[in-house]
Parts: sequence; C-alpha cells; structure tokens
Amino acid sequence: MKKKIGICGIPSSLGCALPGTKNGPNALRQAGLIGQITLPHHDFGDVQEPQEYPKFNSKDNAKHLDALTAWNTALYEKVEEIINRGYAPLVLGGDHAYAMGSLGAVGHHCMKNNKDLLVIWFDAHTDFNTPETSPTGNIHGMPVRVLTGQGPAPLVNFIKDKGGFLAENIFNMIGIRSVDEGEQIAVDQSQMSVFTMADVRQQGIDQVLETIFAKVTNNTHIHFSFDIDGIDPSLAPGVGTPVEHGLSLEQTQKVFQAIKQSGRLGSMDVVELNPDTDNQDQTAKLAVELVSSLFTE
Ligand SMILES: [Mn+2]
Repeated sequence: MKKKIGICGIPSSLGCALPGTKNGPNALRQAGLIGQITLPHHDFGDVQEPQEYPKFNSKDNAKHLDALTAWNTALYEKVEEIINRGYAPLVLGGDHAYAMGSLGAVGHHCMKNNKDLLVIWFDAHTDFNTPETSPTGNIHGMPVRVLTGQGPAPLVNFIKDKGGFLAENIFNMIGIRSVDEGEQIAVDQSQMSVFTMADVRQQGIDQVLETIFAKVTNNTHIHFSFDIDGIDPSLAPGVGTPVEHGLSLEQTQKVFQAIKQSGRLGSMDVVELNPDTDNQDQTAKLAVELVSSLFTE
C-alpha cells in the first residue's frame, strides 16, 4: 500500500447475538496487531459509544436498530475523517453490522473521487437479509442488503442521505456456506459474485481469485471486508457465528496474498472476533498474523 494506515476500533456487538465481539478491537490490539504493522500508521482509537440518539419506534425484525444506526453514523464519520486526513482506514470490529458505516464512508469517498470500488467480502454468510427474511433479527446479517438499498428504513435512509447506495456488482464474496432461505432468493436475483465453499472446492481457490482479480484495474479501490468466520472454525473458533467446513489456512493465505499483490487495497474491516469463544487467543493471533501481512513491506 502506498498510503499510511489509519486504524480505528468499533467496540460494539449490537448487531449479533453474543456480547463478546465488542471486545474484538481490544483483543486484536492485545494480540499485538498495531506493533506488527510496519507501514506508516496511526491508531485513531475506538469510536465512542453514542450517548443520545433518535428513537425510531420501528416494528421491523431488527434488533437494537436505534443504537446501531447511531453507532454506524459515528463510525461513518470517523472513517470519513481518517480518509480525509490521507489515511487508508483499517476498522477493527465489532460485528459485521458495522460494515454499513465503514464501507458506506469508503463507498461514498470512491463515488466522489471516481474510483472503481471492488469489495471482497470474506465470510461464511452473505449478510444479505432484510428483517423479513432474517430468522433472528440480528442486523449483522443485513449490511450488504442495506448498503445496496434495502432493509430497515433508518439504516437505508442513513446510507441514502450520506451519498447513495452501492452497486451490487461490486461485491465479490468468498467462503459462503450459510445463507437463509429467503435470503438465498435475493442473492440469486442479485448481481453479486458469490463464491460458495462448493465453488471453492470445485474450481479451486486459485481460479476463484483469478476470476475476481481479472476485474481489477489501476483505478480500482479494493475494500476487504474480512469476517473471520470465513475461516474454518477449527482454525478460528473465536467468532460469533461459526459455520463448519470453511476456508483452510492455505486458501485464506492465498486470498490475502492476492489482495496484497494487487497493490489496490484501499480499506479494510476485521470483524466478528469473539474473544469469549476463542481458544487461548488462537483466533486473535491468527487474525493479527493475516491482517498484518497486508501492512508490511
Ligand atoms: Mn459477516
């Protein structure tokens, strides 16, 4: 990366079922992430908990909608500030609901600067639910749908008012193996490129990465949304929503290598680390090793 890295944490787990992910930023820092980054960087600290915010009285099947909208607004503004000060944002979650604030700010920055945004969504889940299709009402299953224009009104309006929706065809998903029933219909009708674990097994990870990176030009800004649950839970047990039969260490490393070699990484989220379910910091240490590999010479 040519730019200096601007790190911030979002210590909240309101988008998922378990409370542990709010300690994700702290666990990543404790495991030595900042010290492992050898490129120029600055730690902007954690987003502060919003104290007063609008209440929407929404009847949607969407838990903590008011607070999550406020948290995402605060994160959006923090990421916007990091970008405006000339840094490439590295956001430490927190759960994946915070991709709305983070990727929202990145997306609008790319729109204003005529950059072609390409999102690599590394995940066990497509996160493409609406309140109608979600079995749980947990908003960390909805961020991609909200960013592309559907979902709970306060969140959809937040993205729309800040700068508009993102196009579906910029999303490239890897590691997918858990999609809810109604969500699957929407995924099939979407223009996203979704590579399931079955695709990875059939085509091989090299072919999958070749297909995705063929779209990268010298005007591409890659946003890497790294949900740790994309990795197999035997290697990364410390996540909020583990799903069996995920990406192996070698497959995961190949994804990271392809991103690094492209030279186009412009922003990143590291989400869903749950220290409560981790096994002696195994997952935090693995995440630090992988993430820091992108930010060294
Ligand atoms: Mn996710």
